[in-house]
Amino acid sequence: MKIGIIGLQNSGKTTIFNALTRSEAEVADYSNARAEPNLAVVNVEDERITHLTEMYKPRKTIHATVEFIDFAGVARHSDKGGFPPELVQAARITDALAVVVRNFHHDLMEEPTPSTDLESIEDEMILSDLIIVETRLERIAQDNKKGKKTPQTVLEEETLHAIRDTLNEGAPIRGMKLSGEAEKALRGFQFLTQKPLMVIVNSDEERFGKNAPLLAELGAKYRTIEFAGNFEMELSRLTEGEDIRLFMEDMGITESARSLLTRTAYELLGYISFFTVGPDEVRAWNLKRGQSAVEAAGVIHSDLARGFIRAECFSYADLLACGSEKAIKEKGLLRLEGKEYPVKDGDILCIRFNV
Ligand SMILES: Nc1nc2c(ncn2[C@@H]2O[C@H](COP(=O)(O)OP(=O)(O)OP(=O)(O)O)[C@@H](O)[C@H]2O)c(=O)[nH]1
Ligand SMILES: [Mg+2]
Repeated sequence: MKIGIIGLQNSGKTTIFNALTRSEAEVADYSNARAEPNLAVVNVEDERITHLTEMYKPRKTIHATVEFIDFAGVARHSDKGGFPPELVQAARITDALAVVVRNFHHDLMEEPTPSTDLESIEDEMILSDLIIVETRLERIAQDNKKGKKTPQTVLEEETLHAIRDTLNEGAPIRGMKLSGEAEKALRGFQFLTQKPLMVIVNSDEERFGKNAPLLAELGAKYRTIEFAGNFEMELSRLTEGEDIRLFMEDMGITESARSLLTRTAYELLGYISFFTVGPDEVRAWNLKRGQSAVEAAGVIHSDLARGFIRAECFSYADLLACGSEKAIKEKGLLRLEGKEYPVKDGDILCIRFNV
């Protein structure tokens, strides 16, 4: 899972990236227009995997991972007649976008205006998509004149017109109801306003925890979470220990930024986790909610999907309640599931296959 961190310049994206990934990327008062985004892959914290490791004592444990990509900031009113190319890249290479909005005091900046800032980002994304649509429509018009009309381009043109209308009304593509055919016609495009999006309100220590109206306002449109970015970054630099918990309690933080963000992203994208266990390896895997046992097998290895016979399956919750795999079997809680079985969050699977 790849999450792109985007937002206006100096909204604290890199600070949050550092907090999430325990990185030491440079945090600067003035935007340094660097071309390369910061990247880091981190393990998804999940107490289930910790507990399964204790139970099975495997030779290795492999967590699900999430990749964070910290993009350069977007200028407030980009008067350069275009949109930042980083934003377009963000759409192409990520599964979801996390927009950071500044809610902290900074001596070099005006007082924070988080909702207006979010609107600016939305406008930039809409503009970016509109340019892509217009460019493609011009191209199709030229081709039409040359007699290159096909049923596909007719459908594409219709769909792009509908999208253009929506964008011109200031709305994202995300909310549109598109037919399966129309979705297919759009597959080659990577529209920013089609990406799943969440919002991170980045508050200073004075403001943190006192933003219920703001969170409700933004939360009506997007999944919205609040971080004390700078505070979390400092916390992430401490060595593990009891002090961290005390500092968090003092600030009223109940869950680490990384855990809160990954959990929110899982919800946003409809991801679930399933597990494989054994003496060699305990491992967490991601799947989309509703995907089947044979699709889960394919996530592990294409051979397992190709030669799929059945899945032996029990739930983490049952294992926790019963205490051991042996007890699971005695209580008849080990199930045999076929290809079509929709895998559930917390399922522990063993795929039987034959190739
Ligand atoms: N008080 C406070 N200051 C912060 C917080 N987050 C960032 N800052 C300050 O804001 C400035 C910009 O922080 P960065 O994390 O570099 O912001 P950015 O969004 O990555 O900036 P660009 O990549 O240049 O767009 C720095 O001076 C940070 O110290 C925060 O949560 N609280
Ligand atoms: Mg930055």
